[in-house]
Amino acid sequence: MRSLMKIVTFLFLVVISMVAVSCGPGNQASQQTPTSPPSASASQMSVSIFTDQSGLFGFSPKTLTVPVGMTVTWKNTTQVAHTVTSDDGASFDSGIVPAGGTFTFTFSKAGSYAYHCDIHPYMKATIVVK
Ligand SMILES: [Cu+2]
Repeated sequence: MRSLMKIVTFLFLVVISMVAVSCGPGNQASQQTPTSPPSASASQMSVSIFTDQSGLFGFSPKTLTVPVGMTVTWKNTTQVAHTVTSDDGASFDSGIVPAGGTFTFTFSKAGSYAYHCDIHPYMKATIVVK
């Protein structure tokens, strides 16, 4: 009886180890399968219009460098309206962007585009297109 128990125990351990071996790589493979993160070559980048700690509004990042052809989306995360207006008065002008609204512009020419908010002239930032 004792030897039978030993054999049963041995077989049990063999089965367990086989299951562990056969399952191991499978589990690892599924864990390592990347849930493909958004690639850096995305065709869209964004600037957030935010309220800082002292209650002032601003663009973040203040300077954004993008490749030619990039589409930039401004997201107004504040509680009031703003504009995204190029300093040259010609390149782009969002008009009023309401609280929670967005403005999108595609930069097809290289250059440095300084812009501001018409409502809050202290809000200044730059898009550099290379
Ligand atoms: Cu503003």
